[in-house]
Amino acid sequence: MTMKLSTDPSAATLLPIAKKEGISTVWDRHRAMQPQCGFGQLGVCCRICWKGPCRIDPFGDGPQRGICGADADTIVARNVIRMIAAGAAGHSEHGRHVALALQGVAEGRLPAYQIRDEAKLRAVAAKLGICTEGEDIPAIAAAVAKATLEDFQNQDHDAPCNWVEASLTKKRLERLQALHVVPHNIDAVITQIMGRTLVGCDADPVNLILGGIKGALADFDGMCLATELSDVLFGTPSPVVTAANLGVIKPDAVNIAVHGHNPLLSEVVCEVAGQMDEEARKAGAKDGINIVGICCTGNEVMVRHGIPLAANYLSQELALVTGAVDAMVVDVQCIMPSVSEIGACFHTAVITTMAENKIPGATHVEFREETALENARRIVATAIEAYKRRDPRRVNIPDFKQTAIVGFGVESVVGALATLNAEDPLQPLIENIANGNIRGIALFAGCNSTQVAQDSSFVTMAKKLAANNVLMLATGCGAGAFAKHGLMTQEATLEYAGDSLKAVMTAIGTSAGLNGPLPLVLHMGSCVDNSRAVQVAVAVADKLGVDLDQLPLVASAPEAMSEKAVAIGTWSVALGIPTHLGTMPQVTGSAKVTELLTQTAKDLLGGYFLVELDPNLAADKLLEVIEERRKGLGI
Ligand code: MSK
Repeated sequence: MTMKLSTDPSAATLLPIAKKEGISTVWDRHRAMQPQCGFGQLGVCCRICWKGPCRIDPFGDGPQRGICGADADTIVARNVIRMIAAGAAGHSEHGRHVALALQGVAEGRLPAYQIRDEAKLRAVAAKLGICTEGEDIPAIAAAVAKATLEDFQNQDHDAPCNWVEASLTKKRLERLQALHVVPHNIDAVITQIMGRTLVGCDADPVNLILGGIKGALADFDGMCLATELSDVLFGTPSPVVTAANLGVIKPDAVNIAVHGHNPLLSEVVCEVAGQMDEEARKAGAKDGINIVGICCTGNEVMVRHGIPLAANYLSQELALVTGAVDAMVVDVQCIMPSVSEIGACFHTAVITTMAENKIPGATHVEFREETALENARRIVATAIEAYKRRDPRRVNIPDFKQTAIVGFGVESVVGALATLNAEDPLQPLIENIANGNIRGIALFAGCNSTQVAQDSSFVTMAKKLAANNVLMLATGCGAGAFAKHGLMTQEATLEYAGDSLKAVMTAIGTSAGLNGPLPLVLHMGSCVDNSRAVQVAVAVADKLGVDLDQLPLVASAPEAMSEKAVAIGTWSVALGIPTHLGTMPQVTGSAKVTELLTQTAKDLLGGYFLVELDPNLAADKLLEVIEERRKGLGI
């Protein structure tokens, strides 16, 4: 039986073209990789030292211990927490980058940047307990940057990271402190995970997993600070109408795809592109410069500026197969190394920009905040030059794009609710949850994976949850999937939402001036912006005087793939949220670790992992969890 590769209609158009051109895509490589290593899938392969690699026989006939004596439980636990460390490193490095930029702006060193949202800066300062009375904006920015950078420098093990402390309910913080899993310093916690998983170190699976949970909470810290400080520098998202899927690429424009995660570069590229539009027209592009987004850099500029999203993770290569992308500008994370080879099949300049993220065959334009404008001009000029080499006979832009209403940060959600109750904006949401009009809230996050037909699990689950009156939020490539499939529209709400959810969404949307309901799924931003959903949940929990593990709130990563998804899923569990995975986590070679993550976690933390590969059954299970939580609250 051939598995359907993608439910994105653009893929059906472009995959045959890729085949004809002899271009190998992620799905070809997935097929060539079959059968994949069963030991790796179970997590029982250990490559931590050169006596190995060792692998445990899952059937019990062969070796049950590695050469050093580590058993399956130790090996699986070590492997999974190293994944968490890598995920936390990615997000927190992104956050550090933004924090250092804020410090540079405060000190007047970075002319390419400014503080675009002063109100948010003040709100962030207040959240961190920084007194701002009588202080000017640069001084407040400097104090916020300093407090943030302390989360990478603090050496007092008993003092929690500032952002974690400011971002959780009091009860949650105490519960996590009792387990000794609250991070004091992001870098130190990541280093400890690497150190404790060396050959001959921590062998206790429970202790290892607790260390992993601490690492995941360091990841949460990095995400909170990355989101909030990006809002300060680039503006807080508010609802904007845009479009998604490869049809946003324009045949008569210089198309620049911004791809990766960090908005520091893409923001400046967008600004400079506006200034260089005339140059593109002179080069023959009658529609000037068209910026489109891919993955989370795409989500960042989409929710802030309405830049259309061309692709989520699995279709990044297909953007190049259109033959109409003149430059793909990449920063960090989720960039397939294959893009430089595919770009070379066309005229496309694939441009790497970060010193620690290069790809063989790509053009490297080193990006630094100090020289951001100059770097961005060079990147845009490279795209215009590439456009002149474009072969119009090889252009195949699929005629698919969907409208998407995006940009639902916490402020805009609260703002929309405030149009119903200005005194107490959360009250309408709480009332509708309490009376059952909204049964619960689901946060969809995470990637695409070749283990699942692209976007299919997201869409199937969302339609079922919507019909059962669950309010849905989304980030990352999940948000990209919903945008591409038209689920971020008012029409989708009218078509798929259950009656009571539809009535609530219509009341809020109409009152907020949208002339109709809110979109079916609310786009909150990129991967790091999962922290926005937690902020909403914490505000609701605080208002009700309960903890997060009592709310009818669930999370789902139906097509999870990245180590960052492992980190996010783990902090979601640590925060008390039942968290669904729709791809098989590489831990099932250890019954003990599997039990810890799916059952013991429930007693310790209130949250737990729920694995279900069938999206229909997964939606049913999440609905059951929501009802169980409602019962617990007596509603
Ligand atoms: S980009 S981590 S594939 S969501 Fe954030 Fe998408 Fe997953 Fe990358």
